[in-house]
Amino acid sequence: MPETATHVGSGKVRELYELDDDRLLLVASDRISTFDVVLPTEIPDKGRVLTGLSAFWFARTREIVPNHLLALRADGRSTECRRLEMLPLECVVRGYLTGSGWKDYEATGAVCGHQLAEGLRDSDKLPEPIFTPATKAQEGHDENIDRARAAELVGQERFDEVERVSLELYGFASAYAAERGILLADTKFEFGLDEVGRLVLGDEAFTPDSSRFWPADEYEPGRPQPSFDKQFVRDYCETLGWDKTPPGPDLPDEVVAGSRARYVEAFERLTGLDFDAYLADPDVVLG
Ligand code: Q0N
Repeated sequence: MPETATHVGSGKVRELYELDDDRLLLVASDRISTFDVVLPTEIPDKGRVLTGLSAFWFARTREIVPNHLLALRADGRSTECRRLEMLPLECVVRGYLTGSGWKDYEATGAVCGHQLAEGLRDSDKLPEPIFTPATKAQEGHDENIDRARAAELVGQERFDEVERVSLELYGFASAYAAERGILLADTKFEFGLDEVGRLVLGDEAFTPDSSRFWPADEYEPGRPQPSFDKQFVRDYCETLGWDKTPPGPDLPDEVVAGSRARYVEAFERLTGLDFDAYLADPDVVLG
């Protein structure tokens, strides 16, 4: 961590520092959250897996939309980023009906103004991916909003642009992942504007923290799907009778090791690279 860097923000598991007027440093920790609670035990290299995956996707989607990535640092968990003016919108794309999308559908038959067919089940594949924006909640969960509300927040033209770009990004990555045995159920993007008002993809992209990864060979609609990365930890937590309020439980060594192995497996399957090669030289993910 640069001693001189000013801390400008933090998420549950990542920190953001100011490098200079134009650049930020985004640092992914090894912390893990489950049931919305950050656990006291870290998963070694989780931050490196997420940073490497995000950089891999940024490198492969720059023809669809430019992104904020400037450089990967040798530690594998820190990225230098262009400083943007962030849009006040969480740009979610869903290819499958689950999570808050499933909840909204169960209650109303629609998700963010997309009226869906009757009789859909939890985790069903949607006839086509849908753009389901949300607003960033300061605390608690993001709130799903309809397209009219989203267009009010960023303007109609910008709304049309983020919808089109988000669907294109999802289409590219979900096809790529499906070929490698991983279903990308849904994903969240955060966009910003550069100094001349061009749309730029920020934050992280197609990581297990910003997306739902499901193992394709276990996919069975009609029930919630096991998560590729977090199921290990969730299953353990469920054995404890923990009430899912802070503080979360410590994880035993075998759960930590199993969880780390799942993150590394996701990295290796999606990128086709050895994770050790990434640790030796993070730039390998840039292709
Ligand atoms: C920014 N957030 C929200 C990192 C992500 N490139 C950027 N320029 C200006 N601001 C931001 C970015 C980015 N990315 C994004 N906050 C500021 C999410 N954060 C939470 C903490 O970790």
